[in-house]
Formats: sequence, C-alpha cells, structure tokens
Amino acid sequence: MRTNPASETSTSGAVVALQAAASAGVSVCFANPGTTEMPLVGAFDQVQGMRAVLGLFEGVCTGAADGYGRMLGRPAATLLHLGPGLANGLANLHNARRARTPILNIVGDHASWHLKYDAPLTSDIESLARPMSRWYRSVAAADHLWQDTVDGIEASLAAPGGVATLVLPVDFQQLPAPQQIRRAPVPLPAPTFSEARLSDVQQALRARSKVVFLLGDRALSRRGHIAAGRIAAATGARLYSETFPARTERGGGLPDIDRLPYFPEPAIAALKDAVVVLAGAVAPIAYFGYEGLPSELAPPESLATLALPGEAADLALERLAELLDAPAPLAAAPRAPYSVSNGPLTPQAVGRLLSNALPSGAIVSVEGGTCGYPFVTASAQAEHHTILTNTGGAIGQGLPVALGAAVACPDRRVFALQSDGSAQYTIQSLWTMARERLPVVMLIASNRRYGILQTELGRSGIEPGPQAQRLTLLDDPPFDWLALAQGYGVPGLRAQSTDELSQALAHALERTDGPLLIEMRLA
Ligand SMILES: Cc1ncc(C[n+]2csc(CCOP(=O)(O)OP(=O)(O)O)c2C)c(N)n1
Repeated sequence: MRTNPASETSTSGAVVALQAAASAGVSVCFANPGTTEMPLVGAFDQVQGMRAVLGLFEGVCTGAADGYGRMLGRPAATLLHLGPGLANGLANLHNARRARTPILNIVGDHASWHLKYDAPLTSDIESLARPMSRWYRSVAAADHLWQDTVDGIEASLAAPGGVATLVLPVDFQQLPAPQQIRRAPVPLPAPTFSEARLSDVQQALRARSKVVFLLGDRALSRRGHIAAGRIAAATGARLYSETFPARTERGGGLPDIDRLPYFPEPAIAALKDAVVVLAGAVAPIAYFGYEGLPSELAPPESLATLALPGEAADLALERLAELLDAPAPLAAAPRAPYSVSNGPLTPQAVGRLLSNALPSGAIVSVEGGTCGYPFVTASAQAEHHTILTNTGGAIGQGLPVALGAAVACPDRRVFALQSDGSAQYTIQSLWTMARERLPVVMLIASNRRYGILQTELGRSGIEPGPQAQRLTLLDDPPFDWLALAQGYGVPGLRAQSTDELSQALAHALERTDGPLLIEMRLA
C-alpha cells in the first residue's frame, strides 16, 4: 500500500539516512544515482557535511571509495542504482574487500510494494552484494533508517574493515522517518596484539636460522617499517612486504622492504627453509595455480603468526624489537637522486624519474607491472610517500583509487602510475578528477599491449598465433591519450624521452588546480 510521501516540513527517510551517516563520520559519497535514489539526491542539499561526488561509472565510485578509505581509515559512502548499478561496481568492491577497506555501500532499490511486480530493473541485489560485503542489510521500515545506517558504518569499521552494503528502498527514502539524537562519529578501531603470539614467534625464531618476515596491513606503517628494520638489523631476518599491499609507506629514509616476488618460483625460493613470520599478512599463496607448482608458497608448518590483519602488527613488531634488544635505527643516509641520462623511456628510467620527482608526502596509486615494479624498486630512495596497489587483481582500480585518495587528502600530491590497458577500464575517472579540480598526476605507461598477458602466454608454453597475438595487442588503432584526456576536460602531455618526462613532471608539480595526464610512450 502506498502511504503519503514526506511533506515538505517533515524529515524524509533520505535526509535521516544522510544525517545518520554524516553524524557517524561519513562526509563523502561517490555516487551514480537513478530514479530509485531521487529522494537521496535531493537530500544532499539538506544535510550539512556530506559532499556528493558524481562518478560516470559505478566502478569509478566504488574504486574511489576504496582509495578514500585506505587513506583515512574511515568509510566514504557510495550511492549505486539497484542491482545493475551495484554489478557495475563489483570488481572494485572486490579489490576493496581484499584491501579490507571500510566502505558504506548504499544501493537504492524499488519501492518495497513495487518489488513483487518484477519491473525491468528488479534483480536479486542480495546475491550480487553478499560476496563482496561483510555486512548486508536491506532497510525494512523508515523507522529503522537511522540505526541501520549507523550499524552499517560500524560494521564497515570493525577490524579488519570491509564493505557494508545498505539497501535503501525508495519508499523508505520518501516517507517521514524519526531522527535520533546526534551522536559522535563511530570511533576508529584501536587495535591491539596478542602477547601469546609474540612468545610463539620468539620460540620459532630460536628454532630456525633463516627467518623471513612477511609484512602487511599495519606492519607497513612508518612505525612498522622502523621496528621491522630494527629486527632485521638485530637478527639478520629478511623482510618482505605482501606483493600487493593495500597501503605501504616508503622512502624518506625508511628501510627498503622488497615486495615478495609475484611469480611463484622466486617467491618459493625466497621463503625456502625459513621460518616465515606473518605480521599483518596472511599465509602467502601463489597468485595463480600453475601445474606442478604448489599453491602454498611456504609450507604451513613454517609459518608463525605475530599479528593478523586488523591487529596492531606495528606495535607487535616494536615489542619484538624491544625483546630482542634490537638497536635503534641508524640515521638515514642522505637521499641521492638517481642520475638518468637522456634517452628512450624505459620502465627503469620511469621508475627512477618518478622517484626523483615525488614531493614529500606524495601518494602513488600503482596499477600494472610494466612500470609498477621498477618504480617500487627505485622508490626506497624517494622522499616519504604512500603507495596504494591493486589488492584484488581486478584491473581498473588505479585511477579511481587515485581519485578517492585525492578527495581524502587534499594536502598531499597524488600520482597514478598506470598501465595503459588497465587505465581503459575506468577511464571515466578523468572527468570526475577534472570536475572536482583534483590535482592528480596520471602517468600512463603506454606500451600498447597487455604486457603481463604476453608474459603469461610465454610461461604457458603457447606459441601465439595471429588471434592469440591480437588478444594481447592494443596498437591498432593505438589509443590517442591526449585526445582522451582532452575529451574529459583534462590537459595532457606526451613524453617520449627521459628529458621530456622530467620536464612534464616538473610542469605537473607546478599545477595545483586540476589533473594532468602524461602519456609515457615507452621504448
Ligand atoms: C577485471 C579484470 N579483467 C581482466 C583481467 C585480466 N588481465 C590481467 S592483466 C591484464 C592486462 C594488463 O595490461 P596493462 O594494464 O596494459 O598492463 P601491462 O602488463 O602492459 O603493464 C588483463 C586483461 C583482470 N585481471 N581483471
């Protein structure tokens, strides 16, 4: 049965939901709305402290919420249009789930009384949402709106963090709903660590001579890096970060912690015969299963857990460093910029030039291996920066994550080091960056192919015929990156040599009024 929508003077459910979100600490919503979200769209102008950011594709919204949440540790909201809008955003919600990023994922739905008629946009939203969501609720009455919204935010933040999906049928958005007393923002988690695990690790360290630490999550904070560096200095242990960390600090004199290699053969060799101490990381598993190679990169009996993801791995490392009487870190050697002589743009030169150019406090969203690996290798020498990587392997996350990080951290310079094939999945991010005047510097590694797929074809022993080759080539026609950028309102530059890239980076750093795209034509 239809009931009267909220009159102009009463408060609609939509306003109540946004007020609840804002008072619980959510201040940004990455949105791509439709008819079933109209009351929420109207409510943005009635609620203080909630910024609505339009994304032209839902994968942009969900990836941006991921970048935002990784940087601030608290959720942004999304606003998506029924099952199909949610489905468009799922790949980046998958990456966010892997990164354990808090997100309040709001999905509008038909009026509850309209659902049974199976109108064209009706679908099983719950089945679509569940695999990416640690919490799911469809609002069952306007009276529940405030509490359901706050419950979703709390669920997204509960350690180790994740996606909470809140479905808002449009009738409950329209109906008057009770407001509740304003409450303080939902507190951020204050993680602890387990002393029992600490003593297990101490025992394991005594038992074996080769020790490897695998660091993830909070172990990759500044404090975690410094403590791990002390432990390595005291014990000779080898330090690795997860191959694709959600967020890691780097540079600025922090210890140079290598990533665990991507391919299983070198990763297995790195961990062989060692006790592998997991600090904020889970047991290392091969990215793909290859016939004849184990999925587990280290045998289960070689693992010792110091702290789980979501626990205070950084504090646990500090405590272990104290127990080991590890010396305080040495003062960092002065930073020596790389000298790169003029020549063609190789991935190694790109990595070094970007490392030289990063201002202190930069954020770098890295997607794609071609320049990603050489950059991370080089960037221990850079000023202090934060790296965000593709945690779940669903490509099309690098540009949206950079967008979200720029919204979250307006005082920090944001770079997207982006392979060309992956950039095309969520290229609409450029328009939102331009519209919001976000000074993101996009560096497109233009190799005009799906490089990793060519490598994988080689590994699988397949001699590619013409069709297989065409499935990995992007050169006919080549993307016109400058035209694409211009089409979305973003200025662009092309660099074909190392000198041209240095100049383009210098120019990019002078600009603060919006994004810039640099096409790096790789040799
Ligand atoms: C959503 C999704 N679709 C497809 C893939 C398969 N895939 C993995 S890497 C890749 C191509 C990457 O090419 P590019 O971004 O240009 O990086 P390069 O290896 O050339 O640096 C594809 C299609 C994926 N991982 N995720």
